Amino acid sequence: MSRTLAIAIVALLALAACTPTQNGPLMTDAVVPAPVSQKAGEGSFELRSDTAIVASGEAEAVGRYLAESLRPATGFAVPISTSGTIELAIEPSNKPGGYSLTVSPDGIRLSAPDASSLFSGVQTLRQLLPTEIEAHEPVDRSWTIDATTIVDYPRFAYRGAMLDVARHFFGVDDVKKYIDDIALLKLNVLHLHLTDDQGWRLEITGWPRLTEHGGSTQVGGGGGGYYTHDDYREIVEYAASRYITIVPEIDMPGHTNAALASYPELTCDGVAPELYEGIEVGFSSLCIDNERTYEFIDDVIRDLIELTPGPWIHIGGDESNATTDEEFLTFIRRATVLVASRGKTVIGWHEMGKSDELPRGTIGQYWNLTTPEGDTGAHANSFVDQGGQLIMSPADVAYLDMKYDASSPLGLVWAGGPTTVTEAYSWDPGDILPGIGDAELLGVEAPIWTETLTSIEDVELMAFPRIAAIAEIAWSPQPRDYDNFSRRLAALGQRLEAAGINYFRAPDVAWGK
Ligand code: TNX
Repeated sequence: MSRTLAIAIVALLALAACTPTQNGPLMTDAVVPAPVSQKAGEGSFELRSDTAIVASGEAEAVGRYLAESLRPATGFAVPISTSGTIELAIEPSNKPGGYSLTVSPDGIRLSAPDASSLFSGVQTLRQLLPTEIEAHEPVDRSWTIDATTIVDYPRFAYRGAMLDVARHFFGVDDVKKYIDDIALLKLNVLHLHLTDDQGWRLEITGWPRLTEHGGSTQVGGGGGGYYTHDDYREIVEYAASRYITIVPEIDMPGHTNAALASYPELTCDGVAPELYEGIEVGFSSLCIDNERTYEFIDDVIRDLIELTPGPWIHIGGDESNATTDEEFLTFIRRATVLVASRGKTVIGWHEMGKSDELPRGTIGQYWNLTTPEGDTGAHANSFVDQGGQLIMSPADVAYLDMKYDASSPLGLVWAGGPTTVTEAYSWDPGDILPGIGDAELLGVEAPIWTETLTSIEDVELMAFPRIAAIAEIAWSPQPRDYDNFSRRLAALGQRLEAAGINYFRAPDVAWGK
């Protein structure tokens, strides 16, 4: 054998050794958001027709969810049993929200201190499997996972998405789909923007015209809709089954044209305005000096709290351009008390920080740009001074309704122009405002406003893949690296395709084939 041939054979053997098997591309470095630490092991685990899951007590519901996610594509029974090779266990850990996952040829062990952290670990496990695992129909292939050990925990406790169901209405099934979409990325909060000038979307006891009239239209006219209490409970329960907390928002005192159009007694002149189908902001307000306003919001907040098992109630407070500062402060003082006195924590858009009479612990949601102008920073510090924290949603990087580029048919551009995937990824929540670092941050949220979005497919197209960038910012530690993220998005793209989740094939992502 010639020396050249020998070298060629050795090289070929070496290549064969590291070429992926029928398992397709190696999935161990494909997880989004990136885990804190991951080590490759020896060999691989194969999911087979007789694979069973061991999960009892608090772990059982998560085990059932895992089984349900594995059944359609594999066609396997995946029972929950007292013995089996996939074990889910509740075990104490000193990292809140974290989990440990070990995959070896003999089995898989996932442990976490509670069910919601275990659920995060299950999302990682899903992403270690071939992307076809997301298919809704059986796929004829092998289901192997390369051996690995992952120890992981989140950077922030609050990892949110927001859906505006006011500008265009999205029914219960659409919201459930979005809940499933965001669960994959370990987001654990869905903030629903339930009311705005163009529509009131939640039934309120004793105020039927809010939904009958105020919920009857949307941007551009045509349709609209609203949630009955039962609809809303169904959403809250479905979210809870994915360990996602619903944060309801009733935006006030501005953004209230739909309420004013429904009840003239809420206006200052007693004349109901027309329903509004445009996309301007900042022109409406509840009447600040009218006691009926406070009876109204008392009823609204009472229903809202009744429907909300989670700790937070969002009462808006943004773009109140139709009130004076004094009126705004009076309103915020009275409205926040109605929430806090009933044991819930208030969240408000950052303008609410103008008030120095907030209930202790009120959370501010920052929506200005990453390069803030004027005195916005001072408002942020006001929440911290009053015992609260901030949620970061800078509009130029975290608003999923911004166009990807000038040619995007959907979306807006007001927040510093279009937002590329690179831009959505390349910022840090602790670097935006002076005095606001990780300790002052409750978390990060990616809002999607729906002035231009009429279907859940539109919403998904604008959200994915940028929402993965926000999820990684909320979960993964620094340093983060865009090139590495972009490569992992390639696997995520295949996963989204298999799952039937619409996404934008952004030019700044290394999608591969
Ligand atoms: C600003 S951000 C708004 C919304 C719009 C959005 C469109 C904020 C608190 N208010 O009313 O829908 O821009 O991007």
